[in-house]
Amino acid sequence: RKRILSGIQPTGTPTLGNYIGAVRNWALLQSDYDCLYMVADLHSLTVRQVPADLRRRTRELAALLLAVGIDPKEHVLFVQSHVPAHTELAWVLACNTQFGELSRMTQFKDKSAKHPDNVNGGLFTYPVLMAADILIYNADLVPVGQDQTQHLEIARDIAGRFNGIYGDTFTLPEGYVPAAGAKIMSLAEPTKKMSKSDTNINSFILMTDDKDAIVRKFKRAVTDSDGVVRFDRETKPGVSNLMCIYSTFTGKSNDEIAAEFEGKGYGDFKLAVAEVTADALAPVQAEYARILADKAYVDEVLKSGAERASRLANRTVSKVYRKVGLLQLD
Ligand code: AQP
Repeated sequence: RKRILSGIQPTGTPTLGNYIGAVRNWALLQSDYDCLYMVADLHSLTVRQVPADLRRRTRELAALLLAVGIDPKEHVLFVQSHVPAHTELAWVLACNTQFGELSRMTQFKDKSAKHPDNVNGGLFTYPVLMAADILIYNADLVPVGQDQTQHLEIARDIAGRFNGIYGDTFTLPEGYVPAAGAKIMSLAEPTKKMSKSDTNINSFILMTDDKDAIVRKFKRAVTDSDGVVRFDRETKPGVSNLMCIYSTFTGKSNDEIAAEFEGKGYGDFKLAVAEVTADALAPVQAEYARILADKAYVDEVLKSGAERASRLANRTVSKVYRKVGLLQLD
């Protein structure tokens, strides 16, 4: 079976964007692929974190991934920093990546503009660590949101170049962008993507939001003055985003949704979007509460995940060290 690697950062409680664009699909992919899913705590250090919060969120995120249905027996769920081989490989790859390549990354430009007081080296070399995350397991497929395709491209470039110089070592990974809901937008500024670290709490729905909060936030969602439920990303980004969410949970097409709400106001539509979202999240939330209460179980899963991931990852690092000429003792 083909192998999948994907990760999510513990930078906040996951949003509906993370759910629709990423983790919901992770659960579905388990029947067709061998999956490795990672809580990317090292990546989250590129933005300053409160240590106690980061620790708590890391365990919570693992519990949430279990709650959406990640099966830790059949697949591997682990925390990035628990597998030191990622950073070991990242160093070798960094020495094989050009400054110019990294300078072209749009996420670096965006994030450094967002945090001008903390434009650190990790933010700049983030794509190298991400390449290491993927290449270390020889992942065939990497499910990512649209925002990550440039990083996947650089991972392929790094792998191809390394293979060219040192001989066949890495699998060239393919991106896997889900067809629907690839990018869920902010409810407050629908031309921006929904982000868990957004400072405006009305911009996102959290996976842990209760029904009242979900209804309240959708009611406030920015739309337009046109009053017609119709899909047009350019001129009606707010309504189109809500249609995308509604479509995800109901399986209805944009035309069907437009017909359903013809002659009705945005109020009715927003309430319907809130209903289907709350219904979809409710079982995950119940499971999350149950799993999180059993801290020992979550930690046991992560311990076993780290061991299994390390076995695979260490093999790649040994091979790479040997190929680049680092002395290895018997
Ligand atoms: N709005 C979104 N719509 C669809 N997919 C999304 N993803 C993130 N936001 C959306 C996908 O979720 C996965 C995990 O993302 P991440 O935690 O690694 O970081 P991110 O992409 O930077 O997500 P956030 O929520 O915006 O986090 P912060 O606020 O910390 O930057 C990825 O596959 C991503 O594509």
